[in-house]
Amino acid sequence: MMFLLIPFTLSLIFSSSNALDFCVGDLSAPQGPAGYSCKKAEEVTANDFVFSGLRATGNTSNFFKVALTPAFSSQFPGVNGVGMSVARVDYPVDGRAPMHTHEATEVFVVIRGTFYAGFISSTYKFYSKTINEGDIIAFPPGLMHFQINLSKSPALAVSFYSSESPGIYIMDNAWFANDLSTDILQKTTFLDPDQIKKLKGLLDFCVGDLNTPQGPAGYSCKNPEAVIVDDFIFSGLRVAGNTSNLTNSVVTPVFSTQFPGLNGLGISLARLDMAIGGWAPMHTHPGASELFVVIQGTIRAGFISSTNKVYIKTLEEGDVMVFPQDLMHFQFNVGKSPALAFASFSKASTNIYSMDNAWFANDLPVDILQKTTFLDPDQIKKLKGVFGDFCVGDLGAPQDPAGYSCKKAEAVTVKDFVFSGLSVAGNTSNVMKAAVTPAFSTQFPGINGLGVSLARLDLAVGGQTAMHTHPEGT
Ligand SMILES: *[C@@H]1O[C@H](CO)[C@@H](O)[C@H](O)[C@H]1NC(C)=O
Ligand SMILES: *[C@@H]1O[C@H](CO)[C@@H](O)[C@H](O)[C@H]1NC(C)=O
Ligand SMILES: *[C@@H]1O[C@H](CO)[C@@H](O)[C@H](O)[C@H]1NC(C)=O
Ligand SMILES: *[C@@H]1O[C@H](CO)[C@@H](O)[C@H](O)[C@H]1NC(C)=O
Ligand SMILES: CC(=O)N[C@H]1CO[C@H](CO)[C@@H](O)[C@@H]1O
Repeated sequence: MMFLLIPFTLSLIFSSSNALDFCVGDLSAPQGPAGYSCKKAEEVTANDFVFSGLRATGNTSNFFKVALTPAFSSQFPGVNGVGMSVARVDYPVDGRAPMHTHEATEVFVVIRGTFYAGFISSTYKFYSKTINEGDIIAFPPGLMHFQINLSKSPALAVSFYSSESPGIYIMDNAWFANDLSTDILQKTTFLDPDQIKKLKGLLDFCVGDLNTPQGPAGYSCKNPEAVIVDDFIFSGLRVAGNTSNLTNSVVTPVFSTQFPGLNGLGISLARLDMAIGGWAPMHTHPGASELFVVIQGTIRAGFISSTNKVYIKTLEEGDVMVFPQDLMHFQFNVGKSPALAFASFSKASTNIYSMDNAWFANDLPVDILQKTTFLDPDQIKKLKGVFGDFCVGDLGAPQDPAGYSCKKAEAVTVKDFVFSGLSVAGNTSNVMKAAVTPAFSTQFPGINGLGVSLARLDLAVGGQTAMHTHPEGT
């Protein structure tokens, strides 16, 4: 047996030292304990050895207030087989990496801020230290360790690991973020059942506390002790919405703001009522996919893929359609009776991002819209009038065929919508014995972009206006 193995092993060593300078991971192959299979050498380029994913600050909106952005072999196949990797770790004020381990040694380098960091040895000795910018602390493999941000500002660290895929094994998650029963946990950890239930509660759900500001990750959690069953129930969809509006349809959303029990759960809902002939105009839900179920009526629905392919279909009661994340979609009631549908979104809180509102219901200047949408200025002005709040003209800016640019919304006051210049009679001491006092957008910037204007005409006895036209104005 030995006899056979030795030459075989030797040949392996030689062939690998000749051929394998590197083994860029082939992410399409499954990851084994030794990493990914190697990508074909002739397909490997310099880009495989470069990873730019650590440039951006990680998203620290989570329970622990920490963001680990890994450049492990799954993200950065160039480190496959190299036996080391790196991660960026961002901590907001009050952020912390809770007690955790890795199957690797970690060398933690403070880039910005001050941390209190430590680990617990396998002889249960506690090693800890306050560390500052440029300081380095090493956490031996498999030992529980933590870092707490002590700075008054967000902190940043870079961690190097002695493995290309070191894993992150967080104690709280291992114990509390699953269905391991309280009595087994109690027996195996000696923690009190109340403590276990509290921490299971914290990590199982996070009923939104609507008194706190909503962050990117949702609301802060309501104290789990104050959570009651009604926090998980919402009755606001019993009644149909009022469809008396432009689209003869109405969306009643059930996002975490309406239903705080959804907070942090990554799902939400809406009721869509459509009168006969109603429609939901072109829109997206940023960051969320949608599942759309027809409860009543016949709805024609579709979406447009990012390769501009249209997928459209008439749905009957009980039919379900999925609108993949961020793709523009629309629905029409094509039946002879009101229609009802429920939609579910893959986020606890999303928006209804309507194209018309995005383009026309704000002060995006007409000339920019024209350049960026190729729509005619008249079309833009008309739709700004329909959807728009307004576009009060900025008289400091040059007037173009589509009107003035919009004044900044913050600078708009009610005075912009009021014009008193027509209360005085014009001076008719002229050859025509007539005076026209205009209230065009130059005099009255509030009508800018609305496609309408006004004038006062004073005619003295015997006065007249000469033959004239109003170019492009009725
Ligand atoms: C940050 O993470 C939260 C929770 O996963 C998510 O809802 C939010 O959109 C993220 N924010 C950004 C800027 O990616
Ligand atoms: C529906 O909305 C319209 C327009 O806002 C309003 O006039 C009408 O009273 C509302 N109907 C009901 C039943 O609330
Ligand atoms: C009118 O229709 C739009 C588009 O469907 C909808 O988002 C909005 O909530 C409706 N408005 C009212 C007041 O019902
Ligand atoms: C009206 O216009 C005439 C001619 O320009 C001028 O002489 C006169 O002072 C003006 N009257 C008033 C009240 O402004
Ligand atoms: C300024 C500030 O709030 N710093 C915090 C950084 O994190 C530690 C630990 O969570 C807090 O105690 C500090 O108050």
